Amino acid sequence: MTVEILTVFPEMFGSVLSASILGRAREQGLLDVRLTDIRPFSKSKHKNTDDYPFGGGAGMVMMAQPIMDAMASAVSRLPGARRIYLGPRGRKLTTEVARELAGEESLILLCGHYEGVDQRALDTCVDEEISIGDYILTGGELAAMVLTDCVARFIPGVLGSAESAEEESFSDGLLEYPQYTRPRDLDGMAVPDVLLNGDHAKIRRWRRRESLAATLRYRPDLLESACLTAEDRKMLKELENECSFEN
Ligand code: 4GY
Repeated sequence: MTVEILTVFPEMFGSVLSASILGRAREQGLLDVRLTDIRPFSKSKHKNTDDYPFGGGAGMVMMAQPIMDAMASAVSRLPGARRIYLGPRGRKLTTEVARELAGEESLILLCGHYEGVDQRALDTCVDEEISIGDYILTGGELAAMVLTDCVARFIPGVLGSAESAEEESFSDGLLEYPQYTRPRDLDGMAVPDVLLNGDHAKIRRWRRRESLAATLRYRPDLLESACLTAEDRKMLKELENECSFEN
């Protein structure tokens, strides 16, 4: 998959895209991230990319012209790419949205800054706005990194096939079970016995139960849309009963 990011701060992306799993995905050619600086596209004398808002008010607005030209340039390299603006008005980024975007051949991500972007650029150069959450960042760059990271996990080969994004937690709509590694005893805190006995059917049941228990406790809202078997529902009933004894 190719992701082209339009930004006035391309230097923000280096370490995030080079480290760990994203770095490996890029080395393996599974993910191609291109950073395009919007500034050189400005036709103003000092290569400005922002200007005062019509109607007055604090802060600056990103000018339409440099963005529209940077976008046209990106589209010429990636015809048919899905063009996304990162902003709080958008559809919320979820596992489903990430999976959907991972099915695209290419994405163009537009990062806003300052007080926002001239609405005419948004109206003409993006297909949709996506939000990573209900808060305002200083710019869309961090949101573009979050989106790229979370979409990359759904590209086949980016995670091992065993630990693929489809395998875990949020993909069946439940929270993850607790994980442990060495040592078996950490200052008197033991790893649950069931994980040490090598009974894999039993381990699977225990983990499923822990996933259900964590979800019931921390995010009961997720149970409404989770993918649950008859056995899951039985375990949930038991957990609900146990929990009503505790309270
Ligand atoms: N939240 N989700 C977000 C954001 C910063 C509009 C310019 C968000 O995706 N992007 O806060 N982006 C933008 C917001 C003005 C800065």
